[in-house]
Amino acid sequence: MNPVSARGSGRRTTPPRLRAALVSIATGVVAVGTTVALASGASAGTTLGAAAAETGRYFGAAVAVNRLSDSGYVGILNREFTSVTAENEMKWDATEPSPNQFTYTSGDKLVSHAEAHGMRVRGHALAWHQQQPRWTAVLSGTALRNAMLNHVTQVATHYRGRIDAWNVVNEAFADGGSGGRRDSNLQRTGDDWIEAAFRAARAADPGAKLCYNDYYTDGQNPKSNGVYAMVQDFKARGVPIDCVGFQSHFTAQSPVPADYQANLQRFVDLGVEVQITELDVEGSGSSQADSYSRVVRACLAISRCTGITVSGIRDTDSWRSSATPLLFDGNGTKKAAYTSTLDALNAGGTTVPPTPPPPTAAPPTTTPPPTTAPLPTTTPPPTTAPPPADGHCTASVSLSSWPGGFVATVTVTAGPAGLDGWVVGLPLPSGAAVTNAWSAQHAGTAGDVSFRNVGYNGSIGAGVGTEFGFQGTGDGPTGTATCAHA
Ligand code: G2I
Repeated sequence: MNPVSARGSGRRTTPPRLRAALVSIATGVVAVGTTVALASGASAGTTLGAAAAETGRYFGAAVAVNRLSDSGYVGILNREFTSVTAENEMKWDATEPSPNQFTYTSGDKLVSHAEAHGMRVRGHALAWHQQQPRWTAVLSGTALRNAMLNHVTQVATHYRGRIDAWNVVNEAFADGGSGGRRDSNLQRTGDDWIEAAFRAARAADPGAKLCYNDYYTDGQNPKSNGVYAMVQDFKARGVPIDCVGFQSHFTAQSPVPADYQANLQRFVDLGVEVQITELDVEGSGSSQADSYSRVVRACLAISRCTGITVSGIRDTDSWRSSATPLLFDGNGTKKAAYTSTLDALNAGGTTVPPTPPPPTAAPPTTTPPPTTAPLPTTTPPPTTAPPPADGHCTASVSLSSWPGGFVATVTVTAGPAGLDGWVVGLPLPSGAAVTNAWSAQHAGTAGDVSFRNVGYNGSIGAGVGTEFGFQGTGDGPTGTATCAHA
């Protein structure tokens, strides 16, 4: 599936089985949920995927790849769902069991299955404090940061062009009332680990939507307020984030909050899409069915709530199977919750607007004004060699490299006078080249590479730092970075 079609343009075609349903409705033989209130112009889908597609949305499931050999399981998957999320197969422990040794067999199986059946793929998850490989336990500081960035870069590069949306960072906020970050080995590498992960993911797969994903963020509470503030900050500073995933694991103690829709809406108002990413509801019968219905109706009321994923297929497939939290029972029979979900999807709602492709580098760099007159032939070519360090600023580099490539993250810190424009020189070894930079404009080759501030990050107060980064081929920089006032 190419990334453009995977994004969902909002355009809809009517699949054959849906046309059949339309005909039966037109003739008054309504085979689907008699309580369906069809929105004007809408039509009934007979599967979750078809019903969601009527408003331009997907309906997905978390899939365990080892169950793809179970015909009952795969039959429901292929019939009902239009998106898949790997339950465990794309996590760090699964994909990089030894440092810089990557295993994609299981994840690839899922992606191939999805592509063969026209389903989207949600990647889960590039950076998370859980399910890390054992070898990360001995790492900290720069070594762990670099290992994480290399992981993000490698995995996102492997799946480049085949992922609709990545959960780039999962569950990074604390559960208590602090609204702050969760303590973890990744958090201890510095508060900027999340934005560094997003930048590396964007550089590796510019076509994928990049999402932050978490639980207990489904209503307005200190935790969701913390995530909200982060997204607001990322948007203001041009950190590449496209979406927020709301896991939506509901239990008797933690039911669908009254302000569920309002909470989704406030995130959308920040300029990101939202998705329901791991929906399950403990319980049975009509109360479970009502909760599913409420979740679906809330999403459909928001045009930029673009899809819903349930956290498995049959109750017996669930990670918490004793809660019987899913839409099909252990025999694969549709539950009341299935019917209420289908009915809510068929009741219609807002249509998902077309999504423009994200920028290929983030944030967008300032475009030079168009030249109206040809340059005089006597104008010397612009020099790209960076000026020598002048004491107005310093630059420090953190490097994540692997055979044949690297990602460098550079922090520019202003001296006591502050700065109004900067240029960093960072020589590369011969044979190395910059392929992509974010939050800076790069020029020159190998020994003469320079990076200049873009529009928003030129002015820095005394002692304050700003970060940019770049990806390259060959060996990464080994020398000292110079920084000067531009
Ligand atoms: O509700 C749990 C979910 C919370 N949000 C993030 C999700 O990624 C997470 O999913 C669950 C998986 O569904 C489980 O399948 O994450 C668990 C681990 O945190 C997964 O459980 C693990 C077991 O802990 C391992 O012992 C087992 O080897 O599943 C592995 C594969 O079956």
